[in-house]
Amino acid sequence: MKKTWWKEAVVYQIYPSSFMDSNNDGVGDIKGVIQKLDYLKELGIDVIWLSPVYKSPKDDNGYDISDYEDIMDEFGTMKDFDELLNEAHKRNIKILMDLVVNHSSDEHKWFIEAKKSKDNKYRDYYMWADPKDGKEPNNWGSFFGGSAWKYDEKSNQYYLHLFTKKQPDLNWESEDMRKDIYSMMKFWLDKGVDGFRMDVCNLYSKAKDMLDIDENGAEGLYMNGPRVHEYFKEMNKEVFSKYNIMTVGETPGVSPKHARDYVGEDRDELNMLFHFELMDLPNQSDKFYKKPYKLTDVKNIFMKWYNGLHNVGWNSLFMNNHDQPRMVSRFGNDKEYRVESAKMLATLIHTFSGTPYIYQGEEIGMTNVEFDNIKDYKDVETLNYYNEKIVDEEELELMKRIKITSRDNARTPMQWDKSENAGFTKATPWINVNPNYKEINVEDSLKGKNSIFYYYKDLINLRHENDVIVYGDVELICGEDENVFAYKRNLKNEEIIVILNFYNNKINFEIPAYLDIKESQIMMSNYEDKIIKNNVITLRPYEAIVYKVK
Ligand code: ISL
Ligand code: CA
Repeated sequence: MKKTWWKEAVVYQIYPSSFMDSNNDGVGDIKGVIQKLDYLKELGIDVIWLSPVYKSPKDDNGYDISDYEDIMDEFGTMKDFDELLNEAHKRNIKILMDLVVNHSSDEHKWFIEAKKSKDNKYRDYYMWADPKDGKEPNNWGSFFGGSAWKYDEKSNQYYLHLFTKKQPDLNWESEDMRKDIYSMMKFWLDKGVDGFRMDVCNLYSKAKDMLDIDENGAEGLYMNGPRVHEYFKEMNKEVFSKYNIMTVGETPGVSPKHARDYVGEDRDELNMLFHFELMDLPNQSDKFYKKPYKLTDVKNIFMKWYNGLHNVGWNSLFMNNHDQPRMVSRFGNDKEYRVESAKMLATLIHTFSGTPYIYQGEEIGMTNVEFDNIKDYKDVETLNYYNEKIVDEEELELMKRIKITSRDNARTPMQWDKSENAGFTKATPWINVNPNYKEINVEDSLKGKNSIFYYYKDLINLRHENDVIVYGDVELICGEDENVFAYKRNLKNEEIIVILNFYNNKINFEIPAYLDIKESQIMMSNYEDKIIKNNVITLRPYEAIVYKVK
């Protein structure tokens, strides 16, 4: 594999509303991010992915943009942004912008114009369709519930919104629209930003005939639609190829086969993408039902994507983000083994093949929040779901699912210290702080040598210092084992072995005879000592070991 900086990098995602509030109005802001750059430098990350900071009425927390070339008042000014970029670069930290151009806000000037009349210059920037038998043009649903079409009385047409009705879908068929998007991208790149995380970018292209969705789903209709690769090739030629940047596509509903087309190194499209197979485990139509999964399912997903892109393109590695429950709550144990399991999961993400992404607070083991009252939730998806289901469901049962799955689990304020509101703000925060902030916070993490924070720091270091972790091959060890995830990484004459106990029981793991780890050096572990007899390691709850063999 060709060497590049973004393969060697560790990315840290910041959700600005919830990171740090510098002016005590209850909402995080850009100055708050600047205040914490030294903290991030200490952690050792290379790149910040900044969730949207553009002008937005915040119907979907900034993923509904009303001006792509300006900063949301709550977050600060363009001057603050320039300072952030400058201060980050001074510390050798790169900045990725979140590019949300499947849709804009309905308050964007393009949409305001487009709504004026059918022959307005901007009409064609959005997706309009005539009613069918007096109803919606087709059966497409919004990701956040209900129809994806909103009726516009003035023109007797509907417009498409795959997300909220305040997020009208842009029409990528329009060349003028695409040109405007590319020039906006250059606006940011010319400032010096280092790349883009591209929101739902496999939804840009919609099939012309807009047929109803049937049992085959949205594939080819709006997921991985007919012209999507043409758009990326054009974007690459017009924009990406002119800068030394990284691009990561957010792509729900892709297989490795699709991925090879999006990120194949000879394709000139994107550098890497996020798939959601792990997040959606075990695949189910209603995401709020989180059922148990098997460890072999997890391994299969990791290996399928490793094999699928091996020597073709590059993977990204993550177990949570701002749309997902907290990693330690979902895949680990957020009670008695919080620290052990958070470290174990981190070991997987940071020693596998691909670029690791850390979501803010993950590095101190922040957990799901479990608000009891629906009034404490702010996320539009959660609220829509509640309103839809409460009509004929028991509240207690419904709230159980929301507590496990709501996107707000990831959006409670960053827990900086033990002071009121976890040191995030001196005002009332826009969303409540997780009540466990007195036990889980950065201040304590920085004090304790054995903290999750320092474990992350060591993992990041390890990756920076060992090419085998970045570029090595992966080979599964005891692939069928339902308790232990173990694998070998190999590069020329370097070799490491990673052994992870995924559960909270003691397990005797027999090391296959062909592996000689007795003489090997332990590079990382979340337990101080080791219990090994002959060829058997006794793994304690969530024990993680990284051996250097050669
Ligand atoms: O969170 C989800 C719903 O369960 C995902 O399906 C999510 O909607 C999807 O991954 C797209 O997410 C991105 O685009 C959305 C925005 O709400 C998310 O925050 C963003 O990450 C619309 O812009
Ligand atoms: Ca603020």
